[in-house]
Amino acid sequence: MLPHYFNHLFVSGIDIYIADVLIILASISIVGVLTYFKKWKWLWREWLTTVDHKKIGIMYILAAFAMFFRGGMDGLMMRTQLAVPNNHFLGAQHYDEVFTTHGTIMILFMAMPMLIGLINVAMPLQIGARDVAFPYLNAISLWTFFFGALLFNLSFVIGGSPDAGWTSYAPLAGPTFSPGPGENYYLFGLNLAGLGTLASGINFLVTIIKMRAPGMTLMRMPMFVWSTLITSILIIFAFPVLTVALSLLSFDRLFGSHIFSMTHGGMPMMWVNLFWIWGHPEVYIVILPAFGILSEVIGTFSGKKLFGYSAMVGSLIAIAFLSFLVWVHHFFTMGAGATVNSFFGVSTMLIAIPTGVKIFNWIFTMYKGKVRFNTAMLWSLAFIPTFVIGGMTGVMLAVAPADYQYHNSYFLIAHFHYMLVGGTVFGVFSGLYYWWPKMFGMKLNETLGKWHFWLFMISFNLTFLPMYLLGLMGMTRRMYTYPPGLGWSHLNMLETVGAFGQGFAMMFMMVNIIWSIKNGERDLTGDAWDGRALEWATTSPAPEYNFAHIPMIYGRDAFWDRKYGKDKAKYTLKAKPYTPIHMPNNSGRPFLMAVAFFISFFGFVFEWWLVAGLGLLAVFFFMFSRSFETNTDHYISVEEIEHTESGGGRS
Ligand SMILES: [Cu+2]
Repeated sequence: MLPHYFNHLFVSGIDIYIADVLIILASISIVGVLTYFKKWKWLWREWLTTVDHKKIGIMYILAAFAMFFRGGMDGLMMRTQLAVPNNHFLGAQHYDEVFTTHGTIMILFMAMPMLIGLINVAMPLQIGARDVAFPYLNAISLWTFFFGALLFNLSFVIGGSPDAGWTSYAPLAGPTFSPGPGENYYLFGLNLAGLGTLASGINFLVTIIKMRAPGMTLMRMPMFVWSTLITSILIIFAFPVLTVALSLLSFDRLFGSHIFSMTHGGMPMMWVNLFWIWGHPEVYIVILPAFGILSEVIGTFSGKKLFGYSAMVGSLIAIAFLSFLVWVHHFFTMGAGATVNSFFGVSTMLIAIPTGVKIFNWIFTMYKGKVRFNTAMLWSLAFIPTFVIGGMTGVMLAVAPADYQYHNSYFLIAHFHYMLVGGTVFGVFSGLYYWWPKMFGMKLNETLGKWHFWLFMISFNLTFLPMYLLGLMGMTRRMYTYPPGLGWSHLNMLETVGAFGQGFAMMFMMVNIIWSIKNGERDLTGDAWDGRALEWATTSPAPEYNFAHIPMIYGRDAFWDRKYGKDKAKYTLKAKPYTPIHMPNNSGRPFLMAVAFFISFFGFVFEWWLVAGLGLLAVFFFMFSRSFETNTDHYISVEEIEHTESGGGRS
């Protein structure tokens, strides 16, 4: 019961104090703005309680941008520390904390919510649905993710950050070697956010299986929907492993069990195995949706249907299947022996085949197309070579004997940044520029967008290409400083310049967003890019109910088909009268339930059992009260639909 972490509850240090002041100032200004413009009610009614997939998607993306900023600052601090030899900008302990939070935040609280946000925005529209299958659960997903991320980030100012790496290997992350609340924050923050992700996976799977518009067979679905379907399956099989692993390590830390300890029959390598049984599918969870985005963007801006559609679907399935059979390639040095290592080496190399199929299909989609080189397309185009560089060096890492040399060197760091920045982040930017008009009703500025693209793309290569060389020269990951005279200094300086270049490039995107809110070209047709899939068949932004009539589908690329296809006539049947539309009600309960989770898990982090218990009780109360809720849905009247459809409902 005694709060034994109490004496170091508030983290000290000059940079933390500066951050404290900034956080307080930012909070005061947000509260001030909301109060001054009387927006509290609007915030609660329109956003915090919404079950609308489009708004939920936008909130995911907003939160992911905030996390991008946090994780980016961590990255810049690391690069500042490593810019010159024998630097003491950060101490060893502080550096450990920074690389831990950088990795954890970028993967779990930036890349995933960014993609889940884009899926929420686009996928239900692309299948002609009114919402996801379980809109209420969707809100629970958002808020458990949000408060999980908040809990993790709280460690920065209260109690201290985790410092055992984003992989949190036992026994380092166990109670003996990582006392203090930092690792608890990692375990409980990730577990809370993971609940939301698992629910999202189930939600998207059911949505795609059950909610497609009539006529949309599986093989008529847009490729982004296919990638979401496969990603959902990956989430459903991978995330329970993470939940179990995190919970078991929590038992070790909080209740003195010995599951991953060195003594009393514990087995630290069990953590490493469980972590990567989740962790490798996880990297496909953040790359497959980006593949989907590429397929949409390249098809649209080449003015052609996707080349090799069935092969694309097949390769998605093959990648997903193989992704569960490769996890040992993260620790060939475990000592499992040649047979085991060969199996995992070969299975890893096999993934290059379906991935190569996709690369060729994107290139052949562009072949003989009328390619439009706008910002969204440039990000997709840049994705291809960077992803190939990352992928090929990944195959090098899959050669087990050679991996004994590359293992945990900067060669690995370079490899996964080429995958996760050159792949995921480039794909996300492509998707953001592409779907921006659908989300907000206006395009982003092309000139600013191209500055953002070129600066970021060049700086990205400047940052991570030298890391391959440094890795081969012997620089290992997670070292906080290095002596002069090793020949590492110039390349490290180059990387630091590149990192700040990426930060500078991001300012162009921020300026672009602000500029476009006021001056951006409005998308009045709903079809900003002469698009191919159904999200462009409704207004921008789409009304609450997405489609006044559920569309009928007669082929692949349903909207293109309706505009230009030989079956065009089928789509223009006599206008049917509107009928009332059945929609779910907003609810504050998902938000409040996540707050209760947050309080409870905060209690667990500090081992304040009373807080933990009361918080959990509140969670159960909200779950229970939902079971007795009868007022869960409503109908939108025909008059209101007519009003909205005639343009009265929007400007
Ligand atoms: Cu892997």
